[in-house]
Amino acid sequence: MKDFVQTMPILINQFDDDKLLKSFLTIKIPEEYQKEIFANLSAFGQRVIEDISLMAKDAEENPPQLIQFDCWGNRIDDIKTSRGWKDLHRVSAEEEIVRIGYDKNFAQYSRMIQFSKLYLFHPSSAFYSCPLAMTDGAAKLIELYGNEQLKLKAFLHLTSNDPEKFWTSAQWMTEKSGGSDVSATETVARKIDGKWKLFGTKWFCSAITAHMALALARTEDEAGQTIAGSKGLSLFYIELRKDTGELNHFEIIRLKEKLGTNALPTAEIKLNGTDAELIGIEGEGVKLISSMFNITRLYNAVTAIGAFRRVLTLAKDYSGKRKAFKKLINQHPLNIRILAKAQVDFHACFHLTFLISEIIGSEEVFTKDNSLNLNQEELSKILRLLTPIVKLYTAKKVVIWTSELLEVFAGVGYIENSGISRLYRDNQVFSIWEGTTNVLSLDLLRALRKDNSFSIFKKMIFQKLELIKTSVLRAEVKKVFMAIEEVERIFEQKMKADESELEGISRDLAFSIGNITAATGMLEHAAHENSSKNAITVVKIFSERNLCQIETFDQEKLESFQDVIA
Ligand code: UCC
Repeated sequence: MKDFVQTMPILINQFDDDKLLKSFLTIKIPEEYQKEIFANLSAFGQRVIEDISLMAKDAEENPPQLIQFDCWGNRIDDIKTSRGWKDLHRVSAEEEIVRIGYDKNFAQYSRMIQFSKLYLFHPSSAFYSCPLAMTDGAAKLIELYGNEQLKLKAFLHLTSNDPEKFWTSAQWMTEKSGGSDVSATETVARKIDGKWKLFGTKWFCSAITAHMALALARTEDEAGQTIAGSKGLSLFYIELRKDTGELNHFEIIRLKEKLGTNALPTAEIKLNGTDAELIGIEGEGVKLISSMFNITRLYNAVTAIGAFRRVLTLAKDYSGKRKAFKKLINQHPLNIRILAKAQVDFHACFHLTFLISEIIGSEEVFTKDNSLNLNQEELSKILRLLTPIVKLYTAKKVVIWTSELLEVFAGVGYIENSGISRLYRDNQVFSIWEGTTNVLSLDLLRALRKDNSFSIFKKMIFQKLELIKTSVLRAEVKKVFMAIEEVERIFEQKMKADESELEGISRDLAFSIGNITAATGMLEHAAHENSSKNAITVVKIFSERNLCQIETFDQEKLESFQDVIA
């Protein structure tokens, strides 16, 4: 008797197979660009399941190694990376994944096209998307605040499509002392012979093979005094190697042994007088570097939805092949229910993320007749408001759904070489990398307080909803209108309450604004004649839940919670 063998899930062209992305782009992108963009994405959608996924496989199977000494005993701190990892660098340049966001060949749609490409690339990239995130963030920062020299050198390298010239950037921010609390940074910048040199330890340095880094350090005055807190922090540009090829006065202490993302070299480093160049004004480091991590947070969202789609695609494909209890598992009501709920949440995450691609694109290439009908200041404020939300929302959903969808594969999903367990370990990083869910919830409060951006957000949502005339969606549109009013009412009430009450609801507030934004994007899409076939059903199912999900939280609740964990 022939042994039973399970049929494994397979992937086909990742763009051609993506009905949602295709219909979204057909609706949003002007016809004049469509032919070129669709051809490019279709070819790329094939590459990510062919040569690019082989590069990733090689990178995963041959993780980076730190070689600290040569055979003569010299300290060299070399990082040995695989052929696949190096090829992923080359492909990233050639495919212009960072460059598309800057050459603006597709005007205000450039970010949307870039995000589409990144979304296709990420799940086949062994997390090369992480160095690219920081590269894009550094390019943005230098574009905004760099001097002419940096613009003529680093910026051109970061946005190059020539693999020999393409640079990646690292972000040296996190330290042992503070973690998320960057204000506790201990690294100091000392002026020696008129030049800045950095001394200290950086605790999480991903992309340690990058060409450059942007780092925070506390500047010392001539008397060796520093200013405490984030007001004492400044931003520095660093090239990792000297012209001789040696490291720029720093040591690699060790590579981190992480839960996942193991093809990506993440290091702890010790700065021993690293040559650095000040960017901007002393004391404005946190403010400046936020323009970098606001981009990396968007990359986090785009790569999270790319990963979400990969897990879902595999689970759906497998469900159509695997039989149990005499029928395919995609015919079992419970499994249908799980897959459909995952699909609906995926659509929500997709629309939330791609709406922000429209906002950032319109803000960066501003025209008065932009599709959002907002002025540039309004666009900036909404971008600031939605960035932490889109990051935390998509991250949490992909973490939860990866765990749930692993069950579709049952025991095989728990086996290392199924590839599913790797996705499980890797995807957990999304809610940690570039700020945890709590840190981002507090960042939302920072944005809401500073910019009074809720009213502008409300204006954007109302403008969009008022254009939806499809009668079959009337009830869902009304539900979004009501949810936004409810969120506003609770937010205003908590603004007057004790700070701890506002902090306590900030996560719920973020998810509620995320739900409202996602529902609006889904409704806008479903109402369009070119929408994907099931878009109306999807948004109807999504709207069955409470869009405003703010639980009651006050002093009494806080005390009872404290009691519970005591
Ligand atoms: O460490 C990392 C790796 C984790 C492990 C990953 C595994 C391996 C990698 C795998 C990769 C795939 S990633 C980095 C994680 N860390 C962060 O993301 C930082 C988290 N912390 C924060 O976001 C904080 O909230 C801070 C640093 C922004 C807050 O610092 P402060 O000192 O409290 O900041 P302030 O005083 O509130 O803000 C200082 C200024 C203000 O401007 P002014 O002075 O004009 O009022 C703020 O408005 O900065 C401004 N600001 C911002 N502006 C602060 N945040 C922002 C923002 N997001 N956008 C614009």
